[in-house]
This record gives sequence, structure tokens and C-alpha cells, in this order.
Amino acid sequence: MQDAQEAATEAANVQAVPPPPPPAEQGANPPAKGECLIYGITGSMNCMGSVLLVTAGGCGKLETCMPYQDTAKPEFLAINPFHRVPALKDGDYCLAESNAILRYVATSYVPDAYPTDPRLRGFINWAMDRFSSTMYADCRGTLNPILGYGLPPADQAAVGKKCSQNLEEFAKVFLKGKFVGGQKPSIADYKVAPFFLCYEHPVVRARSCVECPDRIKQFNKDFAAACDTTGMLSSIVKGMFDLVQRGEEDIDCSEATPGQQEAVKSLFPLPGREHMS
Ligand SMILES: N[C@@H](CCC(=O)N[C@@H](CS)C(=O)NCC(=O)O)C(=O)O
Repeated sequence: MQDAQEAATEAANVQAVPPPPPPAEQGANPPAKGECLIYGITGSMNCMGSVLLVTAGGCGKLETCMPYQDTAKPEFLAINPFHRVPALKDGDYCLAESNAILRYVATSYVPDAYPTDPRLRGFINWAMDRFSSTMYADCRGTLNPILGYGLPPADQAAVGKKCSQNLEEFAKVFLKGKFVGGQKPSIADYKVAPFFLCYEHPVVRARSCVECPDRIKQFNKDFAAACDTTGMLSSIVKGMFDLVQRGEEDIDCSEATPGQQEAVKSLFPLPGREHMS
């Protein structure tokens, strides 16, 4: 039986235990080990940065979610009421918008991709903001029409030229090192890499008048070597645009890899994709 001294010691120990956390709010108890689900499709370059980051960081995976179809279902709207992919679920925590997802995943599980040094972090954020606020518009006028999301712009040559100039300027300002993050890829690199790889495909030059700068092509090689070691991104991008190049009328996926088939399937039968931005 317990004597009085043992009981007193036990009571003191119990009191020393910190109080329980406040009642569960969304995200109050993130799992110790990341098992992030990235809702989206491989055919969406907005999604691929997050998919590549969780894959490289070993902290999550893609959960296929078709825009305009699955994104309208109540179970998806509970994750992202604004419909769009990518969206993230990490335990009971939900998040959307590709930049927010990249920041959350890196801060939680892949810290090397989002260094805490305020100056480097500021530079990385600057590159991400530059892409989102200005260069994403270039994608709408160059990549999206090729993939069937909307009509080509009235002056394709002008839009292609502006896009090429913006790529040159991005390279001059942000790619003084190997990556935006310096020697190591950062979340800004994950953000832009899927789009930059698309710009290198010959069909984008032929149809959208984009001249992909050599520095961007070099970045694509470096990023593939560092972050796309399985070739997931490169095979999907090549597969999609090769198939587009062969003609939308007769898309034969029989020789494509399963990843490419999934990417292509995710592109062509989308109802309402012309409204996609
Ligand atoms: N600004 C958003 C853009 C996301 C976006 O445009 N997603 C498209 C697919 S690429 C989408 O989910 N469209 C479906 C819908 O609007 O229902 C981001 O960076 O995450």
C-alpha cells in the first residue's frame, strides 16, 4: 500500500504535468510526422510544386482530385470552400492556395526549403510574389490555351514575347545562384519549376511564341537533378505536351506512362475548363 510520502510525491508529480492543450481547434494537434495529402491533379502546374515538395520531403502524397468535378463535392468544400486545387489536409488541418501550402509544408517538415534567415526568406517570398502577381498571367495566355483551358489571346505573338521577357527578367533578378534559394532549392523554386519546364517544350514555342531563355533551361536541368529524381514532373510535362503536339483530335495514350495518361485524362474531358485560370 502507498504511504503518505509516496502519495505526496505522486501528487507533486501530477501537478508538475503541464495543463492539457485548449479544446481541439482546427490544426491544434498536427501529427508529429507529416502525412500531408495534396488534393489535385498531375496535369495542374499549380498543384505540382506542392506534390513535388511533399514527395521530396517524404511527408505526404498526391490525392487525386479533379477540378470542376471533385472540387464541387461537399467533402472537398469542407477542405477548401473556394473550390480550387491544390488543397492540403494534414491530420485535421486544412489549407489551400499553392503558396500557402508550400510555406506550411516547408515550415513544418522541409525546413531547408524555407530558410529562416529573414533576408533569404524575404528574397524567396519576393520571387513567389513576382510569379503569382505578374507571371501567372503569362501562363494564362501561353500554356493554358495549348492545354485547352480557354481561347488563345488575340495577339499571341505579343503575349508570347511578354512572357519571354518576364522569364529573362526573373532569371536576371532571382537566379543569380543555382536556385532562387541559392545552392539549395527553396519553395520559390518548387513554385516556378513546373511552369518553367512547360515553357521549354517545343510546342509552346510553336503555338504560343515563347522563347524559353537558356538560363531557364539550365534551371530546369538543375531542378530536375535536385528535386525530380524520379522524373515524375518531366515525364508528365513532356507526356502532356507531346500528346497535344500530336493533335488533340486523336490522342493515343497507349504508349504513355500511367502518370502521363492520368495527366492527359485530367486535362481533356474537363467540362468548363475554358473558365479555368
Ligand atoms: N491561386 C491558386 C490557383 C489554383 C487554381 O487555379 N486551381 C485550378 C486548377 S489549376 C482549379 O482548381 N480550378 C477548379 C475550380 O475552380 O473549381 C493557387 O495558386 O493555388
